[in-house]
Amino acid sequence: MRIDIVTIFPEFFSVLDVSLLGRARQQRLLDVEVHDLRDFTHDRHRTVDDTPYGGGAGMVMKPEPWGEALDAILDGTPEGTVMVVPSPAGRPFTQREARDLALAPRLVFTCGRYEGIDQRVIDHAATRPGVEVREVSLGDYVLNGGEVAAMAMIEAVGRLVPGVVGNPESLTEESHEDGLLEYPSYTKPSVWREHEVPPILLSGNHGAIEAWRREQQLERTRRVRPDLLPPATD
Ligand code: 6GU
Repeated sequence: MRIDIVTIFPEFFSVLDVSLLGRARQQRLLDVEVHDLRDFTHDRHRTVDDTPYGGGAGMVMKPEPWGEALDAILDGTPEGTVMVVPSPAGRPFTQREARDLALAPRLVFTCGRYEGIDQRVIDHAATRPGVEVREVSLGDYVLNGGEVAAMAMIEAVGRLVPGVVGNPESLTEESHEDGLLEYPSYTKPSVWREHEVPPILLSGNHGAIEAWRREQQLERTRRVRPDLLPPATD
């Protein structure tokens, strides 16, 4: 999979060199390119923002540098390219969205700062052949810019690309993959600081262990995320 990132803070993305995704990049499973938006400005101060039409607080990212950057990145892009616009005003990012994005041949993340990007940049990108635009939010809170959000989405999507995670079974036995939270996990020693591992896990009874884990998933989900469960039909 090819991933392009446009940002005024390319150095944020140096963490993509480490851990699982770093190895995936070395193996060419993920081809990640980070672009500095200021490289597409032409004035001495490399200006990327201006005051909002209609007034109001903060600054808006100017359309011209974005237009030039996206021309360079998106001209001739493969059909099925998704431009992901991280924004607190977007649709919620979920595991379902991550699974769907993992099927795209190419993702382009546009990281806005300040009060966001001139909306015409997003509207124009949606008219480009082969490109689908999705404005996506990590959750109901505000970050200073799209960079950290893009990073979270790239990690969630990247690990679903075949070969990135060594054991594919570890992808399915996780929170959210079956709509429930994950069951609790334990390893040796069986007693630690007077806390015992639940005895059923030492029983060797695989059917009973599976049933216990399912019950733990349901109990945890009811307790901390009842919104994930279907409405009770009594
Ligand atoms: Cl995707 N971007 C920004 N700037 N803030 C956010 C967010 C995204 N998701 C939650 N807060």
